[in-house]
Amino acid sequence: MAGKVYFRILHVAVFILFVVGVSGLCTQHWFEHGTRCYKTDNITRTWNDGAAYCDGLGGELLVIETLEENEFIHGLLKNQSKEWAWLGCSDISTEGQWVCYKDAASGLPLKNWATDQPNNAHGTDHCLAIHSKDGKWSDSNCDVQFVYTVCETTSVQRKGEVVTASSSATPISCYTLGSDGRLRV
Ligand SMILES: *[C@@H]1O[C@H](CO)[C@@H](O)[C@H](O)[C@H]1NC(C)=O
Ligand SMILES: *[C@@H]1O[C@H](CO)[C@@H](O)[C@H](O)[C@H]1NC(C)=O
Ligand SMILES: [Ca+2]
Ligand SMILES: [Ca+2]
Repeated sequence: MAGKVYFRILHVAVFILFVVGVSGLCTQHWFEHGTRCYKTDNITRTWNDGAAYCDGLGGELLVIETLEENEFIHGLLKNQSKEWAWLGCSDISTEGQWVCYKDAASGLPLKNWATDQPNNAHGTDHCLAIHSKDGKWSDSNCDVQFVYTVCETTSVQRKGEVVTASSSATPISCYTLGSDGRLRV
């Protein structure tokens, strides 16, 4: 009896380790932050080429939705000595109406413009970019050649893959915690 309970508790411990381990999973060479995975490389691209590159990796060009995410990316760019990176938003269809991958209907999920931006310089600044000096954003010409790419994907899909591969842990779901905090078997 005691041995059986011990065995089950061990199972639960293994399950907890399993959940903790899996919840932090991004494919190798992707940076993890929150529930997302981020990928950079050392090649500068136009905005369209960057978008196609990320699409090919099963992700999207980075869209920053919170100041907290902005600070993470700001740090990432600084660490990698990258001056500019594209964000997956543009106003190329209608001047002044910004559209992002994840939130096409309602404009920018966050606004973090640098001073005097957006200025639609020369009438051709239609793609969004973040600068590593202060983490602020500018509209930029979509075809400039000095901007780096950051791709983003959720880690949820990747979690699912691993859960399927290790399904032997699933019987644990019938264990609950009692009101006294003890495991109820
Ligand atoms: C990019 O360049 C930096 C500095 O030269 C290097 O440390 C890093 O490994 C490179 N990253 C990739 C993905 O090639
Ligand atoms: C940047 O480098 C610092 C110092 O090594 C590190 O603490 C931080 O986690 C790094 N940030 C990112 C986003 O990689
Ligand atoms: Ca514009
Ligand atoms: Ca501009």
